[in-house]
Amino acid sequence: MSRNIFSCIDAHTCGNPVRVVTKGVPNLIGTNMSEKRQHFLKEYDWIRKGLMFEPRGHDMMSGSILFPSHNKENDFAILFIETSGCLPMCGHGTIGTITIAIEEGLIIPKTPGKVKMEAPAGLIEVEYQQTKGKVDWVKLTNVASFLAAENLTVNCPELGKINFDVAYGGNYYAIIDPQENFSGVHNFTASKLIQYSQIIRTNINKKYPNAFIHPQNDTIRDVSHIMWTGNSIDSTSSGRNAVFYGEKAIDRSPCGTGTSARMAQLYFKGKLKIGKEYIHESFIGSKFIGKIVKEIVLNGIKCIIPTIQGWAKIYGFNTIIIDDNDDPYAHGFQVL
Ligand code: PYC
Repeated sequence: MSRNIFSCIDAHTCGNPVRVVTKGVPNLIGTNMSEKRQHFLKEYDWIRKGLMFEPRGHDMMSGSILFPSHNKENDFAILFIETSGCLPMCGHGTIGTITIAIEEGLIIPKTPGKVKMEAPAGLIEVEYQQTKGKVDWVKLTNVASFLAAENLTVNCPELGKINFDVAYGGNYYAIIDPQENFSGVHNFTASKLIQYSQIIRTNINKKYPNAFIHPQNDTIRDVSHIMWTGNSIDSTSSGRNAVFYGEKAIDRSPCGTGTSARMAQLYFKGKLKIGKEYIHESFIGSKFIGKIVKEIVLNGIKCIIPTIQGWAKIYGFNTIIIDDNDDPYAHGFQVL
């Protein structure tokens, strides 16, 4: 390897970054995006690290690479790249990628206003509205989401014993609702939540080994994200959350896979009904509109099919160099 040049388009979805790589991407081996994700992680992870970590990215950086679809009925396939790895599915990443891809003509959907996207976690059907070239909103129908476990416990330094549920919405989430030792996300700073999350994610996966493995894809496993919930800023919202991911990130968007997991948790606890809007606020107050479309059964597990709607804005066109011969930080770094 030596001097590698990548063209990227940078955007944010409700505040959280999305960097779509449009040139410089490798050919991947595999018959679907889950297999290609494994190939990328084995051979090309330096691209993710170089483009996501400092000094070219930052703790929250997240992005995607587009590939031709494997099934000719679909419009394209996607690989998500992030500081935490290559997520099986990313909601804010989908909303940002579709906005970039439509506005910049990277994909021409077979049916205008609708996109069929192959993600590592499964097929995602997307709708969008475009006015005078700009995408106003994107709505994705996410993968089947379910409540995986209820009323588990973990010890958290400073806070003490914490109760949580685990739900899947494209990634596995430990969801921590307000309780005796946690008064709600509205009473905590992002840096405190990061500090707690780093420890409790490790403790959860140690205490519950092999407990969370996707029934159809065993490469999707373990609690990767922690969702803290609490009072919303806007009283018309349904709820607010702070999602921790990677090593030091709190999602600036309301988190698409997190909102799907949250709706699955609420639905199976009898607190949310099919068809009712769930307006989810991020830590910074930006909003996604979630909805449960229907209940289905997948491998004997009761699931919901959720939709997530949000918006994204392009803010830059970026040519990024990763030069192994010249730059000691070519492959990026993270300050923990
Ligand atoms: O929107 O699904 C999401 C997501 C995952 C991690 C950060 N955002």
